[in-house]
Amino acid sequence: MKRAFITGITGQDGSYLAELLLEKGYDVHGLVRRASTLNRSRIDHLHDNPHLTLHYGDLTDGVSLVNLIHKIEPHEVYNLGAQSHVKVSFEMPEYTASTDAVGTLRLLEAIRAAGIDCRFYQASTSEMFGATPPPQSERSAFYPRSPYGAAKLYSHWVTVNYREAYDLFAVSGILFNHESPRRGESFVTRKITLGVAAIKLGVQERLELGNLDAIRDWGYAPEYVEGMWRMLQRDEPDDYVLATGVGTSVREFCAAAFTHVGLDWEEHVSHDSRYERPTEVDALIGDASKAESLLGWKAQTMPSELAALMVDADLEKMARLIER
Ligand code: NAP
Ligand code: F7E
Repeated sequence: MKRAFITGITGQDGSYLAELLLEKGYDVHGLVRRASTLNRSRIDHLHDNPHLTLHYGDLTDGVSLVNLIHKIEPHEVYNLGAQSHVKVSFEMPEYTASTDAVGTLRLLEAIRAAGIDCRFYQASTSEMFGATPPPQSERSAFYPRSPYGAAKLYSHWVTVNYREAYDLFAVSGILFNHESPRRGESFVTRKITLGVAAIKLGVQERLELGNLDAIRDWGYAPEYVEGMWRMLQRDEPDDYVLATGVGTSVREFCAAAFTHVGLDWEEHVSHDSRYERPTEVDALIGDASKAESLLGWKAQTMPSELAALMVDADLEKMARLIER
């Protein structure tokens, strides 16, 4: 039985990846952070699965990583753990670098020290392209515009370096934005769909947003974790972009979400500069043709469908809460 180790298993992607790997018959081990209240709501439904084991640890704590890799001896490691919020990275740049950059190095060193034959996936991001104009592919120049983007760029290059220096099967998946009903509530898509649900149900009047002009390439998270797994099943390690290829502005996503429930977004949305960033990434639109030809991977859910499915999920969840 194959063993996989996932950092960030309590996050959006980690929860979908854990489901996928359990379905495929893996023994799944996940890293969880100690918190004063339980932070496992996205994986609660997997609690009784005998093939899932959770371990306390942290990407900022190298000893915990060394001990866990030594103990688990995983065949596949998925490094999804990160301080993943771009705006927060301007407020906590050092912590972001420790987790998102040095954390990757700590994990790679733990694998090297254990001397095991193991495949490594690094959760890289379109934020590494930053100011480089679209479409962005594996061949595009990197120009990060935040401490988050810069930290992730370090991890991308150190992953490439460990592949070349130590012959490690290490891949960097450069994923464009991907969302779902499990998306963190402070990312813009989820903030919008939660806002739409609350306004529709009469428990909120207005939604405050920052820059409406930014363009993103929003796909559906469960499809993207399948792409991560496929990258580790190839004969040779390489780097791949995953994206829909469709650019949508925050304004357009907002309009689609409000229209889905018969509301006019302009009557409910106001601007708040607190949600703007010191430096913005204006437009990210990915070219995933390499993933399509080599992995057979293609995004199925387009941004307008995504807005509708996220609004429906939030409406249902919120209506249940109100009923109680
Ligand atoms: P997410 O929902 O924010 O989840 C992040 C995960 O990392 C959580 O499980 C979190 O634990 C964990 N974590 C945070 N700090 C940690 C630390 N110091 N040590 C160990 N674990 C830590 O993120 P996501 O959307 O699933 O994204 C997964 C990965 O892909 C991240 O690395 C992200 O940067 C990257 N990425 C995401 C996207 C996207 O659009 N979603 C696109 C490209 C790349 P807690 O639950 O305890 O907070
Ligand atoms: O912002 C604008 C904001 O925070 C998207 C992470 O998963 O994807 C994500 O990073 C855009 C930006 O995601 C609000 O200025 C307007 O232009 O949802 P976001 P992100 O910054 O693209 C990448 C690929 C990752 O790797 C990251 O981990 O929306 N925006 N108004 C707003 N953004 C937020 N959060 N809140 C607003 O009120």
